[in-house]
Amino acid sequence: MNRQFCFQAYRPRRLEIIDTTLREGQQSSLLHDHHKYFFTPADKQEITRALILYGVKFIELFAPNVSAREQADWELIKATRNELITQKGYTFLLAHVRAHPQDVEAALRVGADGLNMYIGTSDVARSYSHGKTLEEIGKQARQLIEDIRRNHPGLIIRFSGEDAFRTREEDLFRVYDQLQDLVDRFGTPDTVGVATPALVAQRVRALRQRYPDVALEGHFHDDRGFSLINALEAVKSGMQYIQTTLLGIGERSGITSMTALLFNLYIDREYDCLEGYHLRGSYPINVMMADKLRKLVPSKEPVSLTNRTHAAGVHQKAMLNHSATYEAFPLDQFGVTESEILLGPLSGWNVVHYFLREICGFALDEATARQITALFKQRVYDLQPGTSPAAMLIDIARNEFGLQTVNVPEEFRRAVKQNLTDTSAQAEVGEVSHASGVILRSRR
Ligand code: HCA
Ligand code: CU
Repeated sequence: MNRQFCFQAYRPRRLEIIDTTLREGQQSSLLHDHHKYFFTPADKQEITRALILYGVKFIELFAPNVSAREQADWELIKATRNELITQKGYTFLLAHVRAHPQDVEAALRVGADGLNMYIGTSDVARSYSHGKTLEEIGKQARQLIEDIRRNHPGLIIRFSGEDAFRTREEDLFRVYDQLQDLVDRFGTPDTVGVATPALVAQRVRALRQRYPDVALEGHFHDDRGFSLINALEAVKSGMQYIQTTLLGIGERSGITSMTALLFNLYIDREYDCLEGYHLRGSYPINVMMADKLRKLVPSKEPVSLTNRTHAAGVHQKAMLNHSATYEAFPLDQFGVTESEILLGPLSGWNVVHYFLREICGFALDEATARQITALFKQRVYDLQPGTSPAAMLIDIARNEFGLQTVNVPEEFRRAVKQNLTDTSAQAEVGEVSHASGVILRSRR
């Protein structure tokens, strides 16, 4: 595949997500919490596949020279990407590189489609990280990028002043002025999460005005809980590329969650930003990610089951009369609905694992979930009329694998209701009834 042809032939959409779950996301301490540290090669292939099927066209990976393992995984991820080209078109794999020839050469060797290049430009970064002046940064980066361009004119190149929001605007301009004719995008990472929506809007406007021919990319950390609102503001101010991760995982408290951003753009009727994204796949992709972190989709993630779960008695009663009473947004469009979570021949083992463990309360491990999934997939084609896939799965788990549910006291079992019906439809009163769409969640 000729990458130069590819990028030139591609017309970027109004909003391009650059997913960095496999780079920034791997820097999340959540992976350390259960001694996982890195995604396995199989995890990476699954995440890549899910992102591409969701409609993401740009995926950021570590520079291959960070470790032998990362280098080997480039090949696997490229293979997964290549398998999906006929179905979904080309997806660009970008290497996150320091402005340093070693990183660049390693990225070129593995066939990266582009370089997400960065170097610190704030006073602190310059004093304590690399010690270069702004003049040196600009001059050296220019030289490096000119060299790259000579041999790789079609390579996608982004340049970021790391810690851009603690970099004075005129300092950023001093560096970016020297590079504007050479790069495809300028990044503006909010490395330590100091940006506010007002500051973001002002910065994006200033950069757009000064560099009308260079696209802008954002990367917002969540130290103040602003990573979502900052990304939203950036998009509305005309930023075209936003870096996100699944569930917003990343260094410290992470960055913008992909589905949270798209969900908010939908609510704010920014429909032109949503072209090509499979929004109904939002909840399933979050479940897949949560499962890899051995946790539930976090309650602060807007596209979560928690957002359709009602505990207060007064709320539950009103919800059963009409779901709009305590749910303002169409979460069903984002896949928080029985039909998306559950369960058919295409379900992956993560969804099966999640359903059996978190929704039904069975005690089971990953290996068992994989075995059950294989059996379920064989049998689901022969499902008898009147039996739901969920019932079949529960039957396999209970009767063939002998799985036990965790014993939950009745008063707690009855305490929480999840609403997994379309927001437009009226829910029926029911106990554990997958057909009615009202299920009780077992607390564990
Ligand atoms: C890092 C820092 C970074 C880089 C972002 C970028 C940040 O972990 O190397 O290259 O745009 O937040 O500044 O993630
Ligand atoms: Cu970051």
